[in-house]
Amino acid sequence: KSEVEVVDQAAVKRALTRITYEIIERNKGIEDLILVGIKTRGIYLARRIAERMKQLEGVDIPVGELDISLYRDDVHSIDSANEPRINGSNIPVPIEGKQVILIDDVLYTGRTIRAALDALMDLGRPSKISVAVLVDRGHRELPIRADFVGKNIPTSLGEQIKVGVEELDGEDHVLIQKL
Ligand code: 3GP
Ligand code: 5GP
Ligand code: MG
Repeated sequence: KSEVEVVDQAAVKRALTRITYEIIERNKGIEDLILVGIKTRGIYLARRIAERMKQLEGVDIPVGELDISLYRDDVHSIDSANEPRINGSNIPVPIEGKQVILIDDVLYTGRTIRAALDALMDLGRPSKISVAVLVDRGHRELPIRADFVGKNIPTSLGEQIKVGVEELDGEDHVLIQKL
């Protein structure tokens, strides 16, 4: 089983900074933004982007959390019996009329983002929902795309992307693992 680092710590930080600038540029006014991180690593990425916003614009952007997990504990066969489900959410402010940015570490089939959209719609009517991911590995199964992408990494189905974040893994990095 081989592992190759494709994005190092400095490059992860640069990508997050670039995404932050792109979000500021593309959203008219950042005052009505809410960042929503998806389960584990997406939440840390959302917090990082909020920190950068604070440094760059001096604005405190609320950060919410969605917990979406596969129904069965089998990450490799996503099928109809194995759809991502909402396990919980913690969104600190009303999303009504707000611009929501969903943030995740890896975009793959798109089913997690679809479930996240469902969960958000249940909470209110945002004026706009966008998606930001650190890695887009391809293989979409739904008409879902990311608005902000750290790095496009075309993968084969036999490969897996491993994302590390400093807070949990001691270091920021993206590895490709051949199974
Ligand atoms: P995350 O919670 O930080 O995103 O799903 C649990 C963990 O397993 C995830 O961490 C994710 O990084 C990792 N993972 C690796 N491959 C897959 C996959 O194909 N599907 C899912 N759902 N998670 C995967
Ligand atoms: P999707 O629902 O788009 O298939 O997958 C997105 C979710 O599954 C993300 O939250 C991501 O963490 C996880 N995921 C899917 N494929 C991978 C992968 O190759 N590597 C990692 N780290 N996570 C993945
Ligand atoms: Mg994830």
